[in-house]
Amino acid sequence: MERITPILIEHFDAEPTVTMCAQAVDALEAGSILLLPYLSFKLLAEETQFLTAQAVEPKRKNVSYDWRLQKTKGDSYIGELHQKLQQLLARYANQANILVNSLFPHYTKSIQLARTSYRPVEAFDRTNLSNRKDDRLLHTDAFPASPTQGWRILRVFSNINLNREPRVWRVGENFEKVAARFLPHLKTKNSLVRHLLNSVNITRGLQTNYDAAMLQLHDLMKKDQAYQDDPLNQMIELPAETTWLVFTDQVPHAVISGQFCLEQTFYLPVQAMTYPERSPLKILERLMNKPLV
Ligand SMILES: O=C(O)CCC(=O)C(=O)O
Ligand SMILES: [Fe+2]
Repeated sequence: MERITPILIEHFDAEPTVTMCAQAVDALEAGSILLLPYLSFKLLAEETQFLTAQAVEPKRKNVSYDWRLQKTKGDSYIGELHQKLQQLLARYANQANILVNSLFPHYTKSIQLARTSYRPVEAFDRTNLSNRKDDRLLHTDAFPASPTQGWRILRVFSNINLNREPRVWRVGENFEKVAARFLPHLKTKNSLVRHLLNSVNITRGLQTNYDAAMLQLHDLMKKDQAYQDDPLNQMIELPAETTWLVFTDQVPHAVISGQFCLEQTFYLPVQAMTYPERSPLKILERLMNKPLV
């Protein structure tokens, strides 16, 4: 499997051919990063003022937009500028949604559009992060407060850096290898505790055995220096003014450097996949020989 698969689409509302869609879904679900080298998200002239690290509140790394509530959090603006930045994020959410629905027509019925984020801080410079929160370390995504209960995490990223600076990532080997490496270290979590966390709303929804396994994998990967230094990990450059899509719950990734990136998260049920057996859920269930949700 190639770590990067180029997809030659030039517009968010392009109408890809059936063949292109089939190739895209096959590569994506196999754990490849789909890179769209000709697809850039264009800022309006007045929006280039948001290309500054000061766009985000001090000590935060992301601005986040919730399309359901139509609310933006974490930015340092008020009044009209706050509204303008929100419009940018809303436009990105909309464009990313159009792209995903046209490239993956089989997902349309059940895919969910989630948070949108803007990342204006130079990733290389981030300081004061605990290991667990440091995305400069290789990991697969799992969110402590938001159990996915097996649903997939699909993310669309657009590098909106206008100084030609790429976003540099390190990517690891396929999910099955990582899972097999760390599986012997997974502990069973007390289900009483998990129900309690849910009932007092510390988690949004019940943390299933799948979520508990994915959270531990995330933490174990970040903590393991030998894994981080594995020569099979590859450095990749995601060029300025391009877009890429990846299942971040499946592909081990770390951000090394880069500034000014937009990101849109989607959740997808495993049954909606073209090849569900390639999902982390089905791989873990096979390796552990038991149902996890
Ligand atoms: O900011 C990035 O480039 C990637 C950070 C990350 O780990 C993620 O979005 O899942
Ligand atoms: Fe991540």
